[in-house]
Amino acid sequence: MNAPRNDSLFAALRAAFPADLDATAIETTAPDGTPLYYTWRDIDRASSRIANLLASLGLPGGSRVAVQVEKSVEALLLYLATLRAGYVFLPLNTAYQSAEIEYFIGNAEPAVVVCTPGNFGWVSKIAFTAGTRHVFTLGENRNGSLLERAAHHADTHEAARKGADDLAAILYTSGTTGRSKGAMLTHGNLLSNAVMLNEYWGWRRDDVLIHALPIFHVHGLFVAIHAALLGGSKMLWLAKFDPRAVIAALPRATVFMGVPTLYVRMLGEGALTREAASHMRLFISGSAPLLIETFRDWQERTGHTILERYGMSETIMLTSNPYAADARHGGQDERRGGTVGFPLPGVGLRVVGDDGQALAVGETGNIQVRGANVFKGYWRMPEKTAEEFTPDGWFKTGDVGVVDERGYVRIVGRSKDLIISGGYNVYPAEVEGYINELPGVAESALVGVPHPDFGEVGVAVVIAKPGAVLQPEAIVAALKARLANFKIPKQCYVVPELPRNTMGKVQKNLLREQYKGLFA
Ligand code: MLC
Ligand code: AMP
Repeated sequence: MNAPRNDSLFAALRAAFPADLDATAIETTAPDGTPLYYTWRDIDRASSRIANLLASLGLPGGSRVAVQVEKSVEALLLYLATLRAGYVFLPLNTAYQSAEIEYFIGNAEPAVVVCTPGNFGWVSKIAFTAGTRHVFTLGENRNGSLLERAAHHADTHEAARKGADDLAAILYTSGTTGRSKGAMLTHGNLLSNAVMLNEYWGWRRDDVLIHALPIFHVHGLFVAIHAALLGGSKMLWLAKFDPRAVIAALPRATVFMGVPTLYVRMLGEGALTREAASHMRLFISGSAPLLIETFRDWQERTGHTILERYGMSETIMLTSNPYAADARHGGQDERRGGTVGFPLPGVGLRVVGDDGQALAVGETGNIQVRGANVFKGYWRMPEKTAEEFTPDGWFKTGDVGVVDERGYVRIVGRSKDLIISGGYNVYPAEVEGYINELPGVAESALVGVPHPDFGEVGVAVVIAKPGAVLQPEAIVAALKARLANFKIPKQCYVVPELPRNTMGKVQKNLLREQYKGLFA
């Protein structure tokens, strides 16, 4: 009898390691500036040790491993080890504060939590209260209890077998309204998307990826890391984005992935020249709209045309401009600025009107998608999941777009109330909820306005209760104590009233219009 099919993402990544396990897989620098080199063998051994540690804990199948640590190669090894041992990885933004962490841990009920040594006091308190049995620490200097404990375990580990439908990761995202929802991604979702992108973007074994993104979101964690590992190619690993460090690394690299803010910041550096970028094969942008000016300035300065793609936590990658001639679209190979390219192979994409009817080419409407990449649903929220799918199985992205006569998709807006700031999502409903709880506040509205660096930022407009006197600075200070820094409004105004339509609904479009020139 044949062995059952193994769809483990880790097994596929491991199988792509080059034959020479002593070749360098990752180059990075320690916080003190010391260069560090990791071979493929190092990755194999170290991820085995952590996987064996996790396996020794006797966790039930499907256990979540929640991780809020600074970016380091060891944090990547923890991700790989979690997959390897067959558990579910749950990454958390390092900017999240205690109220946010309390919600995620309470909702996901992880069996294991890994945090920074500095946060152990408050994170472990939240975790133990929520019933988590194991809390480990992992610091930026390869320190902390996770690695100390893992060092006692064997450096070989046979990856857990997984089916395509088994959960691999949960990414929290807020979607349209209310509290964050955990998007459940399976081994099949992640692996099928990674394999397809690898081919579509012409990945080569001698590629060298500059990895400068955070590793708690789809972009840095899945798209970038899976591409490099599946390609058996080297990564130049930067713990934090620094435009000068990326430009300095370009002559030794071939591929770079970034959100638009990273491209804007690199364009601000005189060292970014055609010569500096001459060794590069591919620049990829996504997670937020790339302004056409940035696209053109980049072309002019470096001679490279940025490839823009579009995706989301629930679906990983959905569309991409072509890397090479796309036979499905008459051999077109042009990367068109202001578009996110074609639906990727295996991804179904349609544009529908508010009545759910499919629209013709050139007509603007709601983007819906389907494919092996589309997530399994929201963690413990079957009703929410059902709401976000059509009866015939298409996922409602909440993005508004149009497909042109050549097949290119253009995102023109969002039906979901969402601000994308420097590639991070800010949900106005969440921030407004915190503002409305402050003493003296009657109500508030948070709107996104254009910003030269972050693309878009939040501006809060607040109404005081009768008789109350509010200071904008005090509102911002109170929010800083409770929310991740990127969610803090960059400006706050206290005004007598909010504009409303005849139904009484706040007209955010008027507020956006009013404040659009604030950071111009
Ligand atoms: C930092 N700050 C931000 C911010 N990032 N404000 C608004 N939006 C942001 N994104 C603020 C902080 O609050 C702080 O303010 C000040 O900037 C300095 O903080 P920092 O941490 O030192 O900032 P910096 O390192 O410069 O970070 C900027 C950045 C980072 C652009 C490098 O935001 C980043 O890495 N963004 C990438 C996000 C990403 O990976 N997205 C992928 C999502 S996946 P103060 O006032 O406290 O000093 C996805 C799906 C898909 O969307 O399609 O890919
Ligand atoms: P997230 O929930 O963090 O995964 O964010 C996904 C959202 O980012 C999508 O629904 C889009 O609104 C947006 N997005 C991703 N890539 C692009 C892009 N290239 N252009 C415009 N918006 C994008």
